[in-house]
Amino acid sequence: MSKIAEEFGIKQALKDLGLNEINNGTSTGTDWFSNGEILESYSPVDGALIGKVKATTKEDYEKVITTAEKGFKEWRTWTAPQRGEVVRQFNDELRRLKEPLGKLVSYEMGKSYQEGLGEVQEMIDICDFAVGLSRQLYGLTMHSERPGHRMYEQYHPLGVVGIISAFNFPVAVWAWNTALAWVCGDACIWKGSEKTPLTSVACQNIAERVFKENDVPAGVSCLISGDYKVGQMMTTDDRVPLISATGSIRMGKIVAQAVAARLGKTLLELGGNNAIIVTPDANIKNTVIGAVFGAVGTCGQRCTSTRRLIVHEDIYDKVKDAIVNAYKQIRIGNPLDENNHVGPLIDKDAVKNYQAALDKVVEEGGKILVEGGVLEGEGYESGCYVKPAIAEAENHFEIVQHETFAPVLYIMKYSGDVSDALKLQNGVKQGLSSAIMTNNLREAERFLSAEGSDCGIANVNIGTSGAEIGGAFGGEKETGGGRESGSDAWKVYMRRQTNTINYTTELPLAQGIKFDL
Ligand code: UN1
Repeated sequence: MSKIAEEFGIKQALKDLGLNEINNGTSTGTDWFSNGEILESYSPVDGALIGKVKATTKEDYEKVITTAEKGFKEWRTWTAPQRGEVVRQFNDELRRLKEPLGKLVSYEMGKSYQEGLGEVQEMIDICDFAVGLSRQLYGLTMHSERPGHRMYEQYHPLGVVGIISAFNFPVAVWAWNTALAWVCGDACIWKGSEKTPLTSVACQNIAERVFKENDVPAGVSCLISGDYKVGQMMTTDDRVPLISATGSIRMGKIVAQAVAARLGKTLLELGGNNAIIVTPDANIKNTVIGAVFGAVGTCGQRCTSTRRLIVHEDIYDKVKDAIVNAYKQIRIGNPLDENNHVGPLIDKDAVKNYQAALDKVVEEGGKILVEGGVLEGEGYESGCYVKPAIAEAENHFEIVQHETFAPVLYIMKYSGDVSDALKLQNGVKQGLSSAIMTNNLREAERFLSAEGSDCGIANVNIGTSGAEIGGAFGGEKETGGGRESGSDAWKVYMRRQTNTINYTTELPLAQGIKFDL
């Protein structure tokens, strides 16, 4: 255990979460283990080894998928409220373990402890939502065009759902998917990020315990570990009807093609290039809070992070100065220490991408307003701590068009009205989140109209990140089109069936067709 791990109670957190020196990804309700190579998890906080996880081999995967398929066949016969009751108990455990899990998320991934707790809170919230949902998996009834016929639709469990999640939300994204998929009657196989393998095992351990107590069939929750090759086992497997994948656009394109080749379903939640439009009617104080949290929170590693600030020329200098000043207050350091706002990037590759983005924006003619740089010295030994930076840039710059997963904010000017700002905001390939800061009703409504923001999320007077679980989460264009979490996102985890019942003694045909024999 490193000094920081000792001081901030990581040892106890690992113990509370049932983690050992070497851990295994498996299926709930079984006692066999994975046999692949050993993955080591190093903390970006201090560079120390936290623990080890055994990767999944092809043979292990075969066992997992057959157990999951078998488990699904029994699980789908449970009533939805019975499944909801299991999710309710799972949620009790999340509430009990919120602190250790939030702490591990913070230490393994590098986000602030506050945000680690916030992430576990998102798990708790989606489970609450799912429990209620277990009594609301509604289909419609419709009037038949034929006399003496009844028509309705119902939703049935889909099968085994494959979940691929990213390092930046190592636990919440799994819960957004599983909580819904479980009440819908599906079995889930999860491939978490190889950068955060221990948080995955911690979650699986919780499911294991609760499922066992409730005699949930084996394989309803499975964890597979390893790199993209392990993900490929699922994406190419027609025993997995739905793949829900969160991560980069590059990854999403590969997954989408593999799944489409076998006509499977995908739910894709990929990169964003999120902007805040700041109009002359904006509240500047709130704009600064929203933009700074959006740009530097989670060290710029949310898919909803604010990447671009599009400011009206009349207030440009005022907003620019206010934001630049606010950056001076940001404290960077150990994310477990609640005095710090910003922790490290996930690893040294991320640091390189961050540096390359800053070089590139200058090369393309941008102007650095807040200097970046990698921090060195005491407390920064992992080499992953960077200074959040701001550059004045043009929307068409190649680097601005690209999502860099780091705290680099591009600020640009617009003149004219809100439609000019919208051209810039929509002028990127991604379409996840967007925001406008204005007290002008006309501007706000135009931003929200069909000609307004083209993103899956469009906010007024709040920033681009920090979506609540109650709404459907996801975006358009290269963000992939999927929707997770709230609203009616549950429907993707089920198969819809239209039923027509004839209760007459005749057989009238639809569309008035006569076919007399
Ligand atoms: C992500 O970055 O993958 O809206 C998810 C937010 C969080 C989830 C982000 N609730 O910022």
